[in-house]
Amino acid sequence: MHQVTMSREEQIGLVKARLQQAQEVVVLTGAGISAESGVPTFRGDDGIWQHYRATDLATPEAFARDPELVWAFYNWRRELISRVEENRAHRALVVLEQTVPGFTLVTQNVDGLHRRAGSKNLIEVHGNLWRVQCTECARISVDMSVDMGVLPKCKDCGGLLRPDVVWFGESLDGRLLNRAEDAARACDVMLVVGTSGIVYPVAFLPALAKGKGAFVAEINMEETPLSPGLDLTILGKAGDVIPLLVA
Ligand code: BJW
Ligand code: ZN
Repeated sequence: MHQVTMSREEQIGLVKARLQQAQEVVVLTGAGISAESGVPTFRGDDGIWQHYRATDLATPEAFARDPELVWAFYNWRRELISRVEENRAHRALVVLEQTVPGFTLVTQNVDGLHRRAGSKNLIEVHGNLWRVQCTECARISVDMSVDMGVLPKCKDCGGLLRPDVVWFGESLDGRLLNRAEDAARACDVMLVVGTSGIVYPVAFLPALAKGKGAFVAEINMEETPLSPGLDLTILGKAGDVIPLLVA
């Protein structure tokens, strides 16, 4: 595919046509899709929280060393995300789910905005910020509190709670990852939206789809390490581009 020779209109027309013919569609999203809602990305310049990089706080080591700091970070994000709304890109994916025969949305985001928008067949591979897990008894529960306090404790056993998200070096839920991989292998079209494509094992999914013959298009503000291996990269904001693909 010589995408450099294609205009943006041609790119959009091509992806639209592929989507219209598709039986199975997978959309893989990352932090970029929530950026227009006002949620900072991980690796952008706005990704700094109180002089800490988000990626330095999303580790079991950071939580073991300073759980108060990590909880302050997650409380800040809870507060922020509770105030924002899903955007045009989240909403367009809900429409896409309703118009194609088979649809799976795999998101790395923990903000819950896809579910709030109304997406149904959703796999949150890195967990969800609104769930907590006890570090002692392992019980998982939903807690929508905007502020969890300094060091929140389990109601059952008094153990320290942690956010039910996947940090670096931790395994993803095997069943969720399997579902995502099966969907990637089975799809005719994959859209890769707003992810830097550097965090594994999720970053393998586009190649998995491509290896099985799927048409894989990326929507991002910039090229990523994934771009050379894909059929097409549409440069632009998710909120501008995705609605055009489903119109
Ligand atoms: C827009 C936009 C707009 C902006 N419109 N676009 C194999 C190879 C190499 C390394 C590894 C490997 N296997 C495992 C590893 C280690 C590690 C890893 O991948 N490291 C790499 C960084 C090298 N992976 C893991 O540890 C994973 N676990 C694992 O594999 O377990 C088995 C194992 C363990 C130990 C050793 C070996 C194997 C777990 C990864 C968990 C990631 N967790 C986080 C935090 C979640 C909780 C939370 O949110 O608080 O997940 S880190 C962070 O990165 C978060 C994200 O989901 C994830 C991906 O980030 P994302 O979404 O791509 O965001 P950004 O900011 O990076 O990019 C935004 C993009 O949007 C940019 O491209 C912008 O241009 C674009 N954009 N505005 C469109 N409007
Ligand atoms: Zn407990």
